[in-house]
Amino acid sequence: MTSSVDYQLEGDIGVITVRNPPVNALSQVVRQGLHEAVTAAQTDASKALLIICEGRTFIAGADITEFGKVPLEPHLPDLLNIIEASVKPVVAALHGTALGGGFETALAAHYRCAVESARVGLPEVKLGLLPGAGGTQRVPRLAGAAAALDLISSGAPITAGKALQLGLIDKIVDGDLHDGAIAWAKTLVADGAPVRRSSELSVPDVEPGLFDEYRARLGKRARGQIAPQHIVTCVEAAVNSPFAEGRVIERELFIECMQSPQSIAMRHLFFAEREAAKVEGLAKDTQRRPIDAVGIIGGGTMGGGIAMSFANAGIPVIMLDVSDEALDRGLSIIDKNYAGSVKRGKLDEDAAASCRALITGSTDYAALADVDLVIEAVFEDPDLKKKVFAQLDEVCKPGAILATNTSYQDVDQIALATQRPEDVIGMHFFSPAHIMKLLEIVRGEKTADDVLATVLRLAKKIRKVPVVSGVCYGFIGNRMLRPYGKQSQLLLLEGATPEQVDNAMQDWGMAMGPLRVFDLAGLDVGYKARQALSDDMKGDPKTYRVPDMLVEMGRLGQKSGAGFYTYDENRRPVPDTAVVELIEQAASEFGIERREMSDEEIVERLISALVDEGRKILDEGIAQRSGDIDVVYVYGYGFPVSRGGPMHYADTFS
Ligand code: T1G
Repeated sequence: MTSSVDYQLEGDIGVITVRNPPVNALSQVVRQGLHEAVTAAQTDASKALLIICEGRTFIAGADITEFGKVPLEPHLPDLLNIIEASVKPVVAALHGTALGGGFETALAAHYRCAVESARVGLPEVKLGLLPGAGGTQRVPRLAGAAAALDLISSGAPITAGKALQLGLIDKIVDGDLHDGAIAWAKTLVADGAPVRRSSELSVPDVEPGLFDEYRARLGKRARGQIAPQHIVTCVEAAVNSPFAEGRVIERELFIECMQSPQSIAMRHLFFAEREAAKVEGLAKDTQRRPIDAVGIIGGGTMGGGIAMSFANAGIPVIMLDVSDEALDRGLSIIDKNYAGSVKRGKLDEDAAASCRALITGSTDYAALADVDLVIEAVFEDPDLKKKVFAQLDEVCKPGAILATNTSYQDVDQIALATQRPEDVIGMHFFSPAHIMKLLEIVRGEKTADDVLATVLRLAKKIRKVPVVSGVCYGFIGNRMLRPYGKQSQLLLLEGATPEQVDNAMQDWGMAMGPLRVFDLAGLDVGYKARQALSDDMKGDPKTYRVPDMLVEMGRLGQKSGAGFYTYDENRRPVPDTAVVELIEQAASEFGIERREMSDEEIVERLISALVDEGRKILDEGIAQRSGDIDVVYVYGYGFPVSRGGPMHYADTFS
C-alpha cells in the first residue's frame, strides 16, 4: 500500500483507510493506494470492502494542485471502474465533506453510509469544471435527472439527510462511523447483499423540456460560462445513452473545461481565496483573542447587516444607536431581512428566530463595557468617527478590539482618537453585509498582530472571505473603483451613452455596469466625498462634471428615482435622453468632439483603469499579492468569476 492508503482485514471486512491531510484529496499516491488495495482484495479472504478516511473529512475531491500538469496513472475514471467492478460488495463510509471526485468514488461503491453531519456534493462547476469521473452519469441513475441537474449545476453540497432522501446514500450511521460502517458491512455480508453497480441502472423518467429549461436558466444564472451548459449535455446523455457512451461524452467535455481559460481563472480564485487569508510575517500560531460578544455602533443598513452576520454565526450582538426611534428602525430592518430569508427558504423559522434573539439594542455606550469587539458603522464623517472611538476608548474593557467599517477613511487617524491604537483595525463590510462575502480587513500602522489574527479567524467564522489591505484612501476595492469611475465619465464625454457603457461591461461579464453601480450607491455619496477633497485630490473635472450636474439637479440615483437613468416603479433603469443632452453639454463645455465608440474600447479602457491602479497598490504594498486584488473584485465588486479577477485577466489576456 502507499503512505496515504492503508489496507487491513478486520474480521472478513477489508478496510481501506485513506489518510492524506488536510482534506484527503485524490492525489496520485492516494489513487495508487486505492488501486492496489481494491485489486489485492479481490482475491483475499475479505467478504466485503470498506472505504473510509481518517482526519476531518472523507475525500474532498481530486487534487486540484495536480490540474494543468501531466495526468498520472491510475486515472480516476479507471480506478472508479475497478471499484465498481469489484466482485465483493464495496461500502463507502462518509464524514465531513465528500465532494467532487470523493463523492464520485462513493458513487462507484455499491453501498454508501454517512454520519448525520456529513455533506456530499459535486462542486466542480465552481472550478469551471464538471464531474469527470462518472458523477454526471451515476447521479441521474440514482436520484433522477432533475435532482442531478440541481446538485451538479449548483455545485452546492447537500446534507446526509437530503442525500438519503434522494437515494444517493443508503444509511445514516449513529455514533462512531468506523464501528457503525463495519457492523453494517457485516450485516450486508450476512444478508448476502449483492454488488450493486449504479452504472447498470437506468435513469427514471424525465419531464419533457427539462433540459431546455435548465439550459435557459443556467444561461441567465451563469452568463457566458461553458461548464454549466456542458453539465446539462452530460445529464441528457445519461438519459439517452448507455453508461459507457455517456462516460465518453462526459470525459470529452471535462477535458474541454479543464483546458478552458474559464476553469483556469476559477481554479486561480480557489487558491487565491485561501492564500488571501494568510499574512506574510504573521505566525500561524499567533495567540487570538476570544470573541464571544460583539457591539455595533449605528443601526443603519450596514450596521444591521453586520449584526446579522455575527448572529447567524451564533455570536450575541448589542446594536447601539443614538435614539430609540433610530434603534427601532434598525431592528425592524433586521426583522424584515430575516422574514425575507425565511420566505426565500434560506433559513427556517426556528433558525431565524434564534439568530434574531441574539441581537439586542441599546442607546447607552455603557452596554458595551464587556464586549470583545466593537464595529463602528456610522456616517462617513471623520470627526464623528473619531468622537465615537474616543467614547469607545472610555467604556470598552482592556483587550476589546475596536473596528471601523469605514469604506475609505484613514484608519490610522481614527486610531489616534484612542489611547490604544494597537487594538484598532478596519473591518470593511460590503452591502448587504449579511449577504456579501467579502471582508476587507484594514491593518493600521499600529494594529497588533493578535488583533489581525483574531479578525482573520473571525472572518471565517462569520462565513466571510477576508482580504488584508494596508491604509490608503479607499483601501483596495474602492481605491481601484475611482479610476474605473473616472474612466467611465471620460467615455461618456467622448461619445458613449450610459446604457452603452453598462451593457458593454455586463455583456463582458460584470454583474452590473459602472453607471448603474453609481446610481445604486447614490451619486450624492461621491458628491459629498468630493466636497471634502481639494481640487488636486478631486483630479480632472471632466471626470466628475456630469455626476455633479446630476446631483445639483436632484438626480441622486436609484434612491431619488433618477440618476444616470430614470427608474421605473420596479426600480428598473430606463435610459433618459435628458442625461445624454447633459453629457453633450458638458462635452462641448470641455471642447470634446463626441464620436462612435466600440464596446471593445469601452471594456479595454475600464479594465485597464482597474489593473493600472491594482499594479500601483501592489507596488505600494497595500495589497500583499495580485490574487488578493482578484478576490476583492470577484467577491465585492461583481467581477466575473470566470475571468479570475482583474489582475489574473490582465496577466492572462494582455
Ligand atoms: N485539492 C487540493 N487541495 C485542496 C483541495 C483539493 N481538492 N481542497 C482543499 N484543499 C486544500 C486548500 O487549498 C487548503 O490548503 C487546505 O486544503 C484546507 O482547505 C474528477 C475534477 C473541502 C470544503 O472543489 O471546498 O474532484 O491553504 O482552507 O475551509 O470530478 O477546501 O491550507 O495550504 O478550504 O475547511 C472538487 C474543494 C475538486 C472541493 C474544506 N472538490 N475544497 O474547507 O478548508 S474537482 C472541491 C473545498 C474534482 C472530479 C473533479 C474546501 C473544503 P492550504 P480549506 P475548509
